[in-house]
Amino acid sequence: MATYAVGDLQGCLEPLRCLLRRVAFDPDKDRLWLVGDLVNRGPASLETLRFVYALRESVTCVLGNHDLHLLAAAHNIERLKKADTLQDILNAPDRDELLDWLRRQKLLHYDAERDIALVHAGIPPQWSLQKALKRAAEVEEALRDDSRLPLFLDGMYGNEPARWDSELRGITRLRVITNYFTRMRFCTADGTLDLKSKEGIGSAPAGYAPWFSHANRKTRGQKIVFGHWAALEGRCNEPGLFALDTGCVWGGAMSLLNIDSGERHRCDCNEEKP
Ligand SMILES: [Mn+2]
Repeated sequence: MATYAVGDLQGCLEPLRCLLRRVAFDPDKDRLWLVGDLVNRGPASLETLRFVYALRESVTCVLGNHDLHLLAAAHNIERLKKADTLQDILNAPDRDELLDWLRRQKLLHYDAERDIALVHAGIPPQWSLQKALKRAAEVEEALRDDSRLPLFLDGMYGNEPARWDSELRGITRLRVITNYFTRMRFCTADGTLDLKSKEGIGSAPAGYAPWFSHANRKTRGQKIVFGHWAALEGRCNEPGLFALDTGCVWGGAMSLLNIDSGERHRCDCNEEKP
């Protein structure tokens, strides 16, 4: 039995199949962790979501910004943008089943046995793992609650407030939490977000740094698997951190990490440029 984590799929199914073949993935014995952004931008969002859904008993998945965008589009809250490749899902006869599963996934997963966390973007420097799990649960509850879901999806968009404050209430509170777990790259030591810069570490605006590189980060030393940041190219020099987005959808590769052995595999995505 092995546990594997795979980086952002973004609607690229063939590289995922390639990786699972490479490690002879056995859904009856092995587990597959996914860092989120299962869909969008790539050529096969619907097929990818169906594939993951079919494997759901063996899958542990956290939500990324593109997954939330899909949920918002499905609830007619956000119109699809030109670069989105989500229409197939919205038109699919099995969409409700797929989306109902999707919205029940977590923002942050913690495996106590392995002492390792799984998150799409990251955990802000000012939160311990215990705090982060509590905050994530607040959003997870809103996503699962039929009566709160539309209001959450409608209010989650936006870059403000840029920083967590425990006094925040309602949708602004949920928005900051969601931005930390699903969109964060750069922030200040006190967790003030810059959500505009998307390039590599060197592109940090003055006063900002990658979320993981702050000396005061409370999860320092904690093992964390994350995706979202393709410009890192799978490299992150922080002990215990595993960056898995290797820019599949941008013509890079999809990455798989064997959680137990640390072994990595990559499958090329060149054939699947959108
Ligand atoms: Mn993302």
